[in-house]
Amino acid sequence: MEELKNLLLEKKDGILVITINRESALNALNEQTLNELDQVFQETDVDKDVKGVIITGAGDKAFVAGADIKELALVTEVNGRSMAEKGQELFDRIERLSKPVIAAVNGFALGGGCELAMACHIRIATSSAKFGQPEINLGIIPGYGGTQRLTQLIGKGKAMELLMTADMIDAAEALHLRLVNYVFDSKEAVLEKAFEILDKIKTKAPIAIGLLIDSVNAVHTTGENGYQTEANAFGRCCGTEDFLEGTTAFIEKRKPNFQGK
Ligand code: CO8
Repeated sequence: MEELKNLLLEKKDGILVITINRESALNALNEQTLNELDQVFQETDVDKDVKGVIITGAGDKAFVAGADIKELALVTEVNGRSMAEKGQELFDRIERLSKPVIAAVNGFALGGGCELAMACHIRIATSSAKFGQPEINLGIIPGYGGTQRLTQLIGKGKAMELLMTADMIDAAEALHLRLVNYVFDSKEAVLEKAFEILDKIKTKAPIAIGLLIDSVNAVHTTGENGYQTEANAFGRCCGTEDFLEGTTAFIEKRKPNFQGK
């Protein structure tokens, strides 16, 4: 395994804990982090010693605050679609992993961070966690499967509202919407619950667990085209002046002034 810069790995009793470790950027997903996640999940899928995975963010403020906007700002219409597809491939790998993956959401899970949590099989959050898909504020749409998985998890009406308003919801609301399975006051309690669930699952037949994951995922196979539609639309957004305005405004710490161009 190549040396990891942005991920911390810890194996305990057959459970792999992956911590995204870019606290100063609220654990935002830059290209390096996405590549490292891809490497770790590829290796984990075939590692017989790993029976389950927990993914979390470093610190107490953020799980993942989205794609790294400083890198995202450089994406164009030419590579926007392929960048979205590359991220979708990783999140698909996580969703299709042959062993259970739990997101321990310890703070902001926004944009690509919410999409990462939704690609996991189960989500458990701290009471301070916040969820949202704020891409529209940047003049783009989600590109890592958010339009599809949010709709699958919470239903079309509420998904439309959250995607179009960019509103953040707190953990209690996320629990109410069934976006998360449990909420606990501390990160320690969240991790404890995640271990408790995985300790139970790891006593079950591994081949059956893998097939169970495939079967539950198959509920959504008719949505395959939806991911392609999302990647195409994401690429188109990246060619607009509004996207440039949205990302520039974030970096300059001001409100965007969108012109519809
Ligand atoms: N990318 C890069 N840096 C970030 C990000 C981010 N997503 N989020 C926060 N940071 C940085 C800030 O710039 C800041 O850095 P610095 O100290 O150097 O100025 C540091 O983290 C702390 O952040 P704030 O000072 O902003 O902290 P606040 O407590 O004031 O606010 C928020 C916290 C509300 C989470 C705020 O940081 C925020 O709104 N972040 C952006 C959230 C967002 O818009 N996420 C969606 C990004 S787009 C996306 O995920 C698209 C995915 C699909 C991509 C498909 C293909 C490329």
